[in-house]
Amino acid sequence: MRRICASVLVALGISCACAASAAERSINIYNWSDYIDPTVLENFTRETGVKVVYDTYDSNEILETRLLAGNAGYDVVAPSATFLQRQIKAGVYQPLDKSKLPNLKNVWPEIAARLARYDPGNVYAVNYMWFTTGVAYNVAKIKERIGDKGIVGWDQVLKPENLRKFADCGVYVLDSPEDMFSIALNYLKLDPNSKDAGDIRRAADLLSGLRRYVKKFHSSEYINALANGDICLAIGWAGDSFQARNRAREAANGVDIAYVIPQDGTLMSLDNLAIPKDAPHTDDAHLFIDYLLRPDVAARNTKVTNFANGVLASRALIDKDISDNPAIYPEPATMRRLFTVTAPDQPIQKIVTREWTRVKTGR
Ligand code: N2P
Repeated sequence: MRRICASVLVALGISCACAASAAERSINIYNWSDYIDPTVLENFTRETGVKVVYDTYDSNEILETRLLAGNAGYDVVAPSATFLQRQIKAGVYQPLDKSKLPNLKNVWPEIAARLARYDPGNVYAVNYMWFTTGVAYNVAKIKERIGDKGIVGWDQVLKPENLRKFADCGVYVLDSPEDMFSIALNYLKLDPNSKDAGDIRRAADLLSGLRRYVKKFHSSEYINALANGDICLAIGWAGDSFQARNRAREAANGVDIAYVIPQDGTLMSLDNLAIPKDAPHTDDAHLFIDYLLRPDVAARNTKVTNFANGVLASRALIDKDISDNPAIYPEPATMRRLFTVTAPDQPIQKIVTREWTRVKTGR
């Protein structure tokens, strides 16, 4: 119908802009910040005629609050696997209509299999990006303080007397209890996926001891703070850390940022695309997800965000400095040192939330 109207108007020599509002298609995307190539959104609109209203967040907790409040109006969201798992149980999502996702053939089987542990049968979600949580740091400033070796293991960051050495040049830590508790548990030689209240308290005690040396708990501002030289170390996510490195390079400000997957292992996470049950534009939501699964589109997003994506066929299209970077696409030996976690049930989640507040505020 829209096309017919458009061609009649064109035949009459009338601009289409005036007719756009009646038939305009649009979708509402809610995704993590710094997580897409903006030209992908422009190209999607140009190729499909569907406008994208794009909004961002930087924590699963924010996304979850919006989703559980209902009627958020989002068509596609990007929960991490653990939150996805719990939200599926809460009835937040609709099953994907796979007949509308021909590009599903491009997904990375191994990543889809990992995701199936949270979404059995891959019914509700497809993987968007996957990554580690590690340490990003200013090479020169860390060298000044601890020598050439740089950061190699969690001990250098999670032991208060070690973190103290970097407090004067600025430390940020992710405001993400899932990341920080699992990493602290692993460091304490406890199960990183432990749902035991006593274990969580021990992890919180460890992290509380670091608070005085942490300038800020935040999950997105570290990109610019590192790139500008405002801070010298962050516990952060792989792609964001490389974005910080690239921003500093573009600014040619002399700041060199490194990212390390600590040798004693770390958390691997999956962020995924899903359609809320109450999505207003279900068909176009599928169209958008399918577009992101196109190998050339996935490659573009990885190129800009420096996060590994879930589309295997895109890997050959990605520059070697990213696709062969073992901190972005870890090698099998590193993969074996990565752990994953599952969602805590509600009573344990309450403890996690309370203990995380204690870590950040001391209360
Ligand atoms: C994007 C961060 C996504 C990784 N900037 C955390 N889910």
